[in-house]
Amino acid sequence: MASRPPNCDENIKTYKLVVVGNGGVGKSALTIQFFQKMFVQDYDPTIEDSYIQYKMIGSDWYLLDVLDTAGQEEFSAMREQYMRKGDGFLLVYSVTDCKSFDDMRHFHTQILRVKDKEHYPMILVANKVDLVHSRRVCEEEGKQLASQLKIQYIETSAKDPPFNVDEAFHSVVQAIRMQPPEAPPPPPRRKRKCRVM
Ligand SMILES: Nc1nc2c(ncn2[C@@H]2O[C@H](COP(=O)(O)OP(=O)(O)OP(=O)(O)O)[C@@H](O)[C@H]2O)c(=O)[nH]1
Ligand SMILES: [Mg+2]
Repeated sequence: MASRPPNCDENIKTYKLVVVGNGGVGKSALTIQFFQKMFVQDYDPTIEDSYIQYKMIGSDWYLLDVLDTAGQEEFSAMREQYMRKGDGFLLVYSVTDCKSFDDMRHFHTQILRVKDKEHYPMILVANKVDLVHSRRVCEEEGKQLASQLKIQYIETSAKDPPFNVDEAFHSVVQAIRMQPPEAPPPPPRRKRKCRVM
């Protein structure tokens, strides 16, 4: 598939997607699989990486600017800053790591607080589903949490052959597109003039 739209003059939407979750859950592996179509076996903790590429989703082209964030606790001070910039978020946990699942609510709450919204485009991503024998968080628990948070749930594997990796990123774009347009700010109230009769 072409990696750039046929007509560059088209008015192409740019979306900033942010991948969040605890350290080691597979945020970088998913992002690299999405952009470079390869699986990174080694674990090299991220500080912050970003990727930008034209992608065709459905019948439309988008410019996706994806921020792969640090999951390690020592970088958590940077979280609010990148949350402010995101148009949509992938909340990633590993199905082999209960703590990463338990911490998903925390990421969700923090995003809504930073955005000062009750809802925001996000998707709950249950990664490493290929590791069936070391799975600790079942599909039902994931679906239940997603329904409580009122967001979509998807199971993925970044390992080759990848499973649902493109779908996860595409779903966030759909979630951004589906969000209702913001209500326009109320018109300024006219000042009443006091006439002396
Ligand atoms: N089997 C399997 N291993 C995975 C999968 N995704 C990631 N891994 C492995 O898990 C380890 C951590 O993956 P990373 O993508 O580096 O994790 P991360 O979430 O980016 O971690 P931080 O950058 O520290 O936040 C690596 O050894 C990956 O190869 C997956 O879907 N299946
Ligand atoms: Mg990483």
